[in-house]
Amino acid sequence: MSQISDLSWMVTGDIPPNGTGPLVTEGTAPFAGIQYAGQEGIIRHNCFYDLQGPGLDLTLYGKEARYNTDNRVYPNVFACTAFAGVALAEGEKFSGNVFKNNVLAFSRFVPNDTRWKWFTTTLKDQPVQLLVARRNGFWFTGNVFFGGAGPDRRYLITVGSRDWDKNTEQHEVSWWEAHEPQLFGGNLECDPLFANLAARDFHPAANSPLVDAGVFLTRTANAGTGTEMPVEDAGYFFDGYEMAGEEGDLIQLEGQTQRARIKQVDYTKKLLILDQPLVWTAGQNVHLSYAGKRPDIGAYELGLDKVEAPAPGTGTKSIPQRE
Ligand SMILES: [Ca+2]
Repeated sequence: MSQISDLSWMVTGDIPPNGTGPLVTEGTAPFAGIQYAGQEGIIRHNCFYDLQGPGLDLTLYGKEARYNTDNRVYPNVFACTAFAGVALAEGEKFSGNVFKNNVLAFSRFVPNDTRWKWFTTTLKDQPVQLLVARRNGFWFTGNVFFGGAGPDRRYLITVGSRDWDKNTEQHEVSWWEAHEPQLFGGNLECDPLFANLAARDFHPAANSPLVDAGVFLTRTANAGTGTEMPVEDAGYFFDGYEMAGEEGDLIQLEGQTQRARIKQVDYTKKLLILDQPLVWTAGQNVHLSYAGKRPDIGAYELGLDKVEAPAPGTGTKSIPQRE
C-alpha cells in the first residue's frame, strides 16, 4: 500500500526559527516536520522550513518503524531548519529511496540535542542540509544544495552517526558526486534565489537557477500511442488511490505541451492509464505537467497556471520525534 504527502508542511508560531522554542526539551532529539517510515510512498510539493529538527526524517526504530523502502521524495523545499533539511537513519530495511528536484538550503545546525559531542562541537553552526548515517539505500539527483554565503561547504552533505566517536571526514557536494555516484548524481550547489526568502516565499524568482533545471521523473519503456503508457518507474505517480474527490496526476512528455490525466496506475506492470491518448517514442522523458522546457527544482513550477500543491500557510504542526 502506498501513501502520499501532497500537503504543504510548515510550522506557524509554535516553533520560532533558529532557537530554543518551547517544544524542544534539552537533551532530546528535536522535532521533525515529518518523521517517516513507509514503503512506496510519495512525498512531494511540500515546503518544510523553520523547524528545529529535520524537515523530513526517514527513520528506523523499534517495532513500528522498521521499513523505509522505495519512497519517492520530489520536488520539495527543505529550508532554514536548525538541524538539517533531510535526515536519513542508519539501520536495515532501508533501500530504493529516491530524492529528485528538491531544494535543501539555508539550514544551520543548532545542537539543541546536547547528548552528542559530535553535535555540540563539530556540527554546531555548520550548514548541514542533509544528515545521513548511512551510505546505501538512497539516490539524490537533480537536487539543489546551498548553505548561504560563506560557511564550510563540506557540511552541506554531512555523513556520520551522532554517537560514533569518529565520523567520516566531510566532503563537498562535488566530491560525493565523483566518489559515490550511486548515491549522488546531477545535483547542483547554488543559491536557489527564492522569490522572497525573508517572507518564506519559496517560489523561484524569475532569474532563479531552479527554473527548467530539474530532471524528469521517468521515461517511457517503449514507443507507443494511446492511453496505456508503459514507464520505467511508475512509483512517482498518483491516480487518486480510489479516494472520493481525488484526481490522478496530470502528466506531460518532454518536448510536448499536451497533457493527459492519469486514470489509473498499474504499479506492477509499470503502466499509466490515461484519460486521453498521447504519442511517445521509446525512452521519452515523462513528468508531471510542467512549464517551459523542463521541470523546475523545488515545490513550485514557474509559469504553471495552477500549482497543483496547496500554497504554504495552511499550517501543520510538527510532531515529537521518537528517541
Ligand atoms: Ca519549467
